[in-house]
Amino acid sequence: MKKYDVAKQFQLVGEVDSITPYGEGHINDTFLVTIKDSSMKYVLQRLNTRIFANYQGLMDNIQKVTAVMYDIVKSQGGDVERECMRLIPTVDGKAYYVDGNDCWRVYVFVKDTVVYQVIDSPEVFENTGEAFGKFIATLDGFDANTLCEVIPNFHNTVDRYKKFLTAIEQNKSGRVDKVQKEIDFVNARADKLSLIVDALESKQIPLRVTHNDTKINNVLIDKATGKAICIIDLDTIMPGSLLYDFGDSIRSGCNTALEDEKDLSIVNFDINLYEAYCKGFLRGIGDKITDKELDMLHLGAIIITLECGIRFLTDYLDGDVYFKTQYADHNLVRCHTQFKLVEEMESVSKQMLEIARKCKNNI
Ligand code: ADP
Ligand code: GN1
Ligand code: MG
Repeated sequence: MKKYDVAKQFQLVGEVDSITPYGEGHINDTFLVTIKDSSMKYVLQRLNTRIFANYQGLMDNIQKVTAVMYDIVKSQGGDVERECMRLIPTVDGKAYYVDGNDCWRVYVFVKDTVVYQVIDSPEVFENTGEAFGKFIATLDGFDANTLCEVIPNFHNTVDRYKKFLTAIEQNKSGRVDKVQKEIDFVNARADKLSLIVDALESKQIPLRVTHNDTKINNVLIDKATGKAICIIDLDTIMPGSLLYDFGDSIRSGCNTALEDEKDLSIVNFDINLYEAYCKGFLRGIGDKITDKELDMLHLGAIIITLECGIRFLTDYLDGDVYFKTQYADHNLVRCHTQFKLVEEMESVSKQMLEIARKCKNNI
């Protein structure tokens, strides 16, 4: 079905003027919908149903979480038009529209915001940290059992490592010989990959409802104030660890270059931005963080960056079947930036721990 016909299946106010590709996500197809003679805009998304096979469970999670967030923002006197994601129902009153293998949904487009692919301001990043910290604190009372596990083992780094070893064995793309150095890099760090999984299993840290995809382009920043006003990309909200949520913002936001920068000499880990995020995050989450989690924050950053690099490398070995790619070695280029960041974070990991403790004490 054509996109314009799909748009007609939703309760949009006004007549559609244009539907154009939008954003830089790696998974779904996102379109900006404009309306004739109106400033109203919408975001139309075709979910990647190969990745999100259980799109019914996913949309169910999103409905539950957005309803809770709406009530909270409203009760705190916030602007519900801009600070929460709002689904537009279909003409039949459903949350999404299925056309063959495609699943479509529509959100209200939040205006006058910007998303960053690279962070250039500590203030903006501190605000981002505060928003994600508050997000986790807000979901603290949410019963994890009411949400489905959208992608099983999504941040199970032990399982990610197993899948990586299988990809090497199967060598579907015939690229294994090209990446022996990268494979060695991962194998040398295999021990690290179980640290968070073990801590969760032994209940040293709690299982929470978390976002699981907190990269910096998944938060909308108000153009006028620089405040992080709305957290988006809610597809992977499910039970998890806050260490991954903290870590993925650090992975993406403390990188001085793009995730797919080819010139590794400009890919660096910015520890000042790390401190800015810590300040905001710890202020936002308040007393909901445990001492053990606090002392593992730096590991969250290192492990998720390693995980992300492994995922790009695995996809490279599998023949680029998961992440959207624009050229043949795109996943390998992404893997290199992640491994460079891992090395740099490892070299300052003690400092990262001290910064987190200092920021907590200074709240
Ligand atoms: P993906 O899962 O592919 O990453 P996202 O849900 O993150 O898809 O959307 C892709 C991009 O579209 C975002 O990075 C953001 O720029 C933009 N976007 C998504 N939803 C909204 C919204 N409600 N208002 C404004 N921009 C949005
Ligand atoms: C994907 O959807 P997007 O582009 O925000 C991926 C994340 C990765 C990220 C790497 C569902 O995020 O897990 O960390 O790419 N999302 C999914 O850029 O796999
Ligand atoms: Mg996204």
